[in-house]
Amino acid sequence: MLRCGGTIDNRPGHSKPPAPIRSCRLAAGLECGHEIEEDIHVSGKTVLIAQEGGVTRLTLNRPDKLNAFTLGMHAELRAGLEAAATDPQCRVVVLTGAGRAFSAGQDLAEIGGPTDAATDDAGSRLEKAYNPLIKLIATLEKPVICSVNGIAAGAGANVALACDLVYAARSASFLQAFARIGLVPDAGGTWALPRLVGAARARGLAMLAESLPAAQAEAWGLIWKCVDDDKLAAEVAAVAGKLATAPTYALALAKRALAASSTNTLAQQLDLERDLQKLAGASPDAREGIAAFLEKRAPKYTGSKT
Ligand code: LHQ
Repeated sequence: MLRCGGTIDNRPGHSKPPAPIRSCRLAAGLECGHEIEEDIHVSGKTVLIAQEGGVTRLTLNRPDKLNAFTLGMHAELRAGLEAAATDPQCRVVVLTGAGRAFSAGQDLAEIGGPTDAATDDAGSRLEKAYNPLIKLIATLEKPVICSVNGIAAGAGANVALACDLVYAARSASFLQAFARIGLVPDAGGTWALPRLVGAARARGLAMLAESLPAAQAEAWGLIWKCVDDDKLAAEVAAVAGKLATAPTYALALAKRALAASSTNTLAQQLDLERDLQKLAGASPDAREGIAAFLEKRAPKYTGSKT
């Protein structure tokens, strides 16, 4: 039996007593003596994986460095996402961070060495690590929820924005930190920002590199929802639970259609909707959904394609 950190939170005054079993947040090395019943695999040091009831939770776990990304963390996160993508038990993924931050982006100590530029320039780091990660999240055929527990900076912000539903703690903030250190927004930021908040706000965020509080991020449509800190875990658990019993295949097709809309004409999009509806309509979940409606009962979705 592994033990978890309950709702251990490194921010001053934010530690809380152990929470009910299903809302535990993990933090390696922190023990509160609170036993949890989830099937937990500690895949490595820097990403924790917990699975329960159709929900796979991936926790970035370098709290002392604000969950800054290293190559090792990338490898573990990618492995966790790839496993979630193919695991039929997994119907929804939750991505969050341990401690007081979601992620401060690239670990600058890892790329800051005098020889790094020659061996691993910033562009090749994106090619090797961030670009595959963002594509993996964007094409994963299950909903990916990001639970932004604290600051999301640099690529950390843009990894969060690549997720399908972004919930953020009221104390969290989003920081396109790149201009502060002479870099360009990456990890899909220059693609996501104008689409989410419009060109004017995207330019301001990218060029001024000012921190955007979670409530403002919600007001601007950058994220789905800002939630009081002490409600975040429960609210994300509730929405994940709901999505874990949803018609997963239809959600995957909806995700594909919405993604395609950014480059399609209306005519192309209508054709795509026709093709995807043909697939969705032939799925057992559509048959079940329609039958349940007609029989005035709750549907029972399997999430499968066939
Ligand atoms: C960190 C980091 C960090 C290492 C905090 N690295 N240690 C991809 C590929 C290739 C090239 C380049 O770009 C990219 C994408 C990127 O993501 S580039 C952008 C990288 N991120 C940033 O520029 C943000 C850097 N961090 C900060 O500005 C601050 O830490 C924020 C505003 C996030 C939080 O400030 P504070 O709350 O005051 O915390 P802190 O600065 O004291 O950080 C706590 C610790 O975490 C500290 O370590 P220490 O050992 O001194 O306690 C920091 O050094 C460490 N840390 N971010 N990115």
